Amino acid sequence: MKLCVIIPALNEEASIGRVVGEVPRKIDRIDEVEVIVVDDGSTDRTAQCAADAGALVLRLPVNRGVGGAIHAGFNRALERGADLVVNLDGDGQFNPADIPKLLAPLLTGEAGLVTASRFLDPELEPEMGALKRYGNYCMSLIISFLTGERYRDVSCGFRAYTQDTLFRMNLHGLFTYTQEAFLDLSFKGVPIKEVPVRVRGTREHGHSRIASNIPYYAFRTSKIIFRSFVDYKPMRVLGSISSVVMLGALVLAGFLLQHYLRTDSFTPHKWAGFTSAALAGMGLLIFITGLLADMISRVRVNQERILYQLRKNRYAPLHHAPGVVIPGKNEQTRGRQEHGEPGSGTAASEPIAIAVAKD
Ligand SMILES: Nc1nc2c(ncn2[C@@H]2O[C@H](COP(=O)(O)OP(=O)(O)O)[C@@H](O)[C@H]2O)c(=O)[nH]1
Ligand SMILES: [Mg+2]
Repeated sequence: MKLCVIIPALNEEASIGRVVGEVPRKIDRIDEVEVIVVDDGSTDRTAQCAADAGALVLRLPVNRGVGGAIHAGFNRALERGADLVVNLDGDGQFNPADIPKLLAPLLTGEAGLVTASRFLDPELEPEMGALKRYGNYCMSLIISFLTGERYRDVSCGFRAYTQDTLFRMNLHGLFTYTQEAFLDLSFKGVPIKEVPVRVRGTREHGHSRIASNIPYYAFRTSKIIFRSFVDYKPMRVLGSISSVVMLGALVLAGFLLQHYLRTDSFTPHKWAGFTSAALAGMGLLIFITGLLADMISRVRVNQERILYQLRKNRYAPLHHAPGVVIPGKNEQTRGRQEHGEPGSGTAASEPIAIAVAKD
């Protein structure tokens, strides 16, 4: 089995070499470990230090944020034939020696995503500012509420995934990926497990680029969470908003009615009638928007099924079902993929075989 370790890194020359060097190369049941550092615009020697320490460096021409860097890293890991993928930060806050702890639940089939948890075990809680700790707590509560599962740490950048999980995952946020991955995978029924690990609360060098400005982080992250939640549960969001607006309309209508029954006149509360009618119209429009979004969401589900199948055909080593064996095709496909050549997936001109992925 092959493990790829993805490290997004932006101007981390002070720590990246040590982090790459500390990734364990001998792990039970893993035959090969490859480290991929994703650098998208460092102005220091990050790429050079990572390469010197033995990593494969993926340099992106423009800065796409940590979310964009992680997406690129996942794709490259799949192209390199990864069966399991771990991502961790390049600033040395996580200890690469903990990688086997994260892989264990994947290897037993217990989970499809394992995340390091800084808050699951109170003994291991890192030192961090009260505001940051509270922000993390609120974020975990929001994601737990939205998914219906209790999670303690949804923002940690130290995680492990199976290949199948990466085939299913479909993220859009560039600023960060951590909470969106929880929503995306949880709604798709992928089991998620938290493993307590000890991490450094603060960076050894430099300053945090993602979470240093808490209000800005909260704003950008909330946007990603909101959009992701509407994608998956449009009726829960728009249906709830519509219900609240409709309730306002009903209350005003009720008020006007009781006034009319008492005085036999709408005056001086005609305003309540107009406002109630406007609210009812708005509520109806929001409800119809919800219905439309719900239809679109079903199209998305179908598209994701197709995407999953395409990725599986492209990246999973193929085992042809008995009776449709095409000699040598597997090796050819795998070889082309490893060199990242375009068109190495199932081309239209290639014979179609019934194929199942290796588990
Ligand atoms: N490639 C890439 N990596 C980034 C970017 N922003 C942050 N990172 C890396 O993401 C990891 C986490 O960033 P950090 O600033 O420590 O955020 P924090 O741990 O959430 O406070 C580090 O390895 C950073 O070098 C980016 O725009 N591109
Ligand atoms: Mg950090």
